[in-house]
Amino acid sequence: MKKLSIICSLCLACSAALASLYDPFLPKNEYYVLEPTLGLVISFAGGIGDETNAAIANNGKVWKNGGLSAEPVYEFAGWATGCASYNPAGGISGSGTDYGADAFTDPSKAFGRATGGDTSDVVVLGEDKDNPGSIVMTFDVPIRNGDGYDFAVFENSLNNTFLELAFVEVSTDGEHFVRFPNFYLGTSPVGSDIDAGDNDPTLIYNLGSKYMIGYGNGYDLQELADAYDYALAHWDAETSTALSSSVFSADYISDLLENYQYLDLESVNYVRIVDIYGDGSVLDSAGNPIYDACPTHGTPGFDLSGIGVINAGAAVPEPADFALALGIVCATYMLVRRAAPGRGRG
Ligand SMILES: [Ca+2]
Ligand SMILES: [Ca+2]
Repeated sequence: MKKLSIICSLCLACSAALASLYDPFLPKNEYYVLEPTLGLVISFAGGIGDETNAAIANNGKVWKNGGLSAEPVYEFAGWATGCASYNPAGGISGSGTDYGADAFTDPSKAFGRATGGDTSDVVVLGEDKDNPGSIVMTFDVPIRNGDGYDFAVFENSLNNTFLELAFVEVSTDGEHFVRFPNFYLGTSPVGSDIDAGDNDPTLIYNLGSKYMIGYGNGYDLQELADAYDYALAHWDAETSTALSSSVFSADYISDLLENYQYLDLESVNYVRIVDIYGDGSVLDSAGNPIYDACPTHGTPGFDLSGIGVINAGAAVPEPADFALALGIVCATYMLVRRAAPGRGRG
């Protein structure tokens, strides 16, 4: 998503003439403000306490009318139960906490229901400009594309603005990952953790997570199907370039087209979280720089507290279970054959 300020700097007075400059890619489940003449989203949902927020509490309740809903709106079918790989970047020391570094490099901290308030109940990704920290989480049952949000990612921010951001990606085969379309509309560095490093959640979309501890950022697999269709419609395959009306960068489109073919939206088995080094060198899906607190210390980078599954697919039978089931079927078949009239040896 190109930034409004860039367009305005070209010629604000001519905005009417730029009416169809971009085809917007709009959030499916989240509040946004669209600048209609340019086709650019200029604001997304706010943080907890803001009525526009779309956060999901770790008990499935959502914020409305100044507080949490009386009953859960979402029912978590399960939570991450395993870790396929964990590649922490540097700098994890635990300094400034009551714990040592080892307390923050245990992936099992992100298994099960996300914490509601224990900021140490996380696995930390660390911070490295050239080799970003990442983790791949697994589940007892696949995630599928049902109505609305299909899963939610939880971080441990203490407030609405100290946001350590990461890309969220999914995979069926564990090899090819598809990144959710993401947008960062801020244009200035936000500083380090020493000087607050505050961010504005209304300028952030689909990066994990823009909500504070206890609240998850929802992800809808349908957005990947929509992004794929959008990418095909805004891509010149002969020149491998994005059309001028595209809010996606050529890099994002080419990566999406390459990996989407391996994704089964009804059977997502892996979620990968990739930390963002927030000095502006890492780019969003529009090709714009992303800023978050940088550098950070002690527990640098994204801190994963959990991934909750909202729409679960069918469980894949374990080989042992499958063999047992096959044995039962065979035994039943043999009994039926024996009992069938006219089949005896006479
Ligand atoms: Ca969905
Ligand atoms: Ca951190």
